[in-house]
Amino acid sequence: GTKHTLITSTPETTCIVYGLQNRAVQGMLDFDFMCKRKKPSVEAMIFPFSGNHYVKFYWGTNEILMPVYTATKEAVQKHPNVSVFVNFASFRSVHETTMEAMNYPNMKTVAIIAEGVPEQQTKDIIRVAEANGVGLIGPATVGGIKPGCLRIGNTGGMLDNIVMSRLYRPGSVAYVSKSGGMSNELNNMIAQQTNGVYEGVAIGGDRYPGSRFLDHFLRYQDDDEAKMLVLLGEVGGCDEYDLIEAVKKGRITKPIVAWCVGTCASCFTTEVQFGHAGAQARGDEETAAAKNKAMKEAGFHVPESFDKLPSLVNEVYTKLVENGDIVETPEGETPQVPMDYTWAKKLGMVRKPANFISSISDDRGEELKYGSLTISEVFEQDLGIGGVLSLLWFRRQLPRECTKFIEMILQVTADHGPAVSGAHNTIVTARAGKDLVSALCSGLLTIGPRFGGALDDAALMFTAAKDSGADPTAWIEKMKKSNQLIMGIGHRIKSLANPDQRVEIIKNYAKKHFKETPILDYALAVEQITTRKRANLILNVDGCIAVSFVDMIRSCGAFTREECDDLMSFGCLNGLFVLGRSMGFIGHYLDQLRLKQPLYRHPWDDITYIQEPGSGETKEPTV
Ligand code: Q5B
Repeated sequence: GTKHTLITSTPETTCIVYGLQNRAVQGMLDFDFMCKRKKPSVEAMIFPFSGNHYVKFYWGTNEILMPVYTATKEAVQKHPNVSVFVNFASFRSVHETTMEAMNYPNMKTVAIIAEGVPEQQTKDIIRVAEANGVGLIGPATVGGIKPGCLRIGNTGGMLDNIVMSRLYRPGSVAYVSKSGGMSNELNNMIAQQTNGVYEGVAIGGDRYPGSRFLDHFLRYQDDDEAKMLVLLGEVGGCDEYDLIEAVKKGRITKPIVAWCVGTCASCFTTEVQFGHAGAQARGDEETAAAKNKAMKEAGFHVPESFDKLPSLVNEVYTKLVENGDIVETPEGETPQVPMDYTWAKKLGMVRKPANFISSISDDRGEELKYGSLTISEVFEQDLGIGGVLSLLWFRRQLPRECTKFIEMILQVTADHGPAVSGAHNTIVTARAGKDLVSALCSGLLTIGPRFGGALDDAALMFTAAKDSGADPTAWIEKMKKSNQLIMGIGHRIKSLANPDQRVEIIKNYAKKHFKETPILDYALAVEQITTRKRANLILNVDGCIAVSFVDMIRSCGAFTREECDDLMSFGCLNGLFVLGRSMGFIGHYLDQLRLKQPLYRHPWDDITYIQEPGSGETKEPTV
């Protein structure tokens, strides 16, 4: 069969990537774009767990959509031209997924990235691959790269490395490396010493790699564009000897520069297992030194040591140029690939004004922060809800008497029974079958100047009156003349005869704990006068909280006068009622569900149906 599409790959070769490897796929697409491929080398991805969907990728500066399928079968059917399967499945599922991929006749090459694939499974895969004429790369590899055509996964590293190693256009040197990491070294070294890489494959460091040195060198031998071959092997395994045989038989005639790493193994008294599963000599002929010696004897160009490899590569390459086997062409322009913004920003290469600024919390670091305190510190210091609120609303830590006061406000405003406007709406909404958030919002949207939303205006009015030095009686008269209700005064059910204990609690705390309470005192003086007119024109819960809060922020030393004025104008006092009463509204919502209350319909007999004069007869409703 047609083996190893990677080698025969053209700028039209395409693949399917198994696994949601977005970064690797973007890297492949960037490589393609740099190589001036007409279309991306990845046609689709497979990920079994999240349903068929699309993922966005960049093609140059444009965005494209890549289909993601849950089933390999569907992906292959919908993309019949794909011939390479890049398998990022874990070692647990790689056998099953590779076996399936190899069943589809179009799939000519499978690259297996996973490490730790059991040897029995690899052998099984190799058996089927040979039977089906499929070329394997891996397991335990980054893959391979063919400049101008195809890059498998992360081979070649980051984009700047691809540019530095000139992997966007073909050179004349074809290599095979065991190690994926070392293949990057080779890319770099070959770019510096020659006209560049023609193709490179990392076959992986397992004891039973899916393809071996010989498989690839035979292909390179038969490919006219590969002028010179490089092998980077390692201690362990005998595959180099097969290659030696092929050279001895004259099947491979192109110059090979070769080195097996791991010669230092002889310095140890026992056999050493290097990083790769197969990197251990089982017998003398598997040592790096023995293999280097044998290759040298067979006519390979083998340096004295690894550090002499670059100069030897250069020497062999120069001879090929001198002999006219390689004709060097002028270097074209280095292609530009749009830089990934996040990456460029990390390197400090770009800046852009942010659309948002935020100063109260930060979740980017190791630990969530409220203001400058980590969440751990918030608990270590036992800041409580009042402390957290002051960090998030006021961006500072307030003294304990202030945070305690904030907590008291939240407690006294938490609920005032089911009859108040907001709770009523929450209940009606809950009974209409709406969800918690909708029912809560319905209640919250009821908060306004007459119900629960009088705090900020009360604070502004009383503070302005007191600051202006106005006499309470004169001020009340002035408000009346201008038809203005005094915010924070009056209550539907609470009165002198039926005092509001919430107001008593707040008032007493403020008097006891704040340095001074001039605004509260002024409001109480106003109450003295308004209650003379009507007993329910008391300083209500909104009003009492509002004036006491102004006294608190003005006297605690944590705010400037300007900041105090801002807080009132920003609506933070109504915010306290909103926050507190949310507890009650949620309670009412849950209560209605618990009580399994049906849809509420207001009774007709509780509505007076009136007819505007001249608009016709009133009709009695039919029941
Ligand atoms: N008069 C609260 O009114 C209410 C006057 C006033 C001068 C005033 C009314 C009002 C200002 C807004 C305010 C917060 C609508 C209330 C809250 C939370 C709650 C609620 C709960 C909870 C009640 C009768 C006569 C009229 C008016 C005069 C009334 N208010 N004069 N300044 N502020 N207050 N809201 O009882 O001469 O007869 O025409 O708007 O502070 O919402 O529990 O329910 O926790 O959930 O309906 O506590 O006071 O009286 O409007 O018929 O007025 O008094 O001009 O005079 P009423 P009205 P006249 S706490």
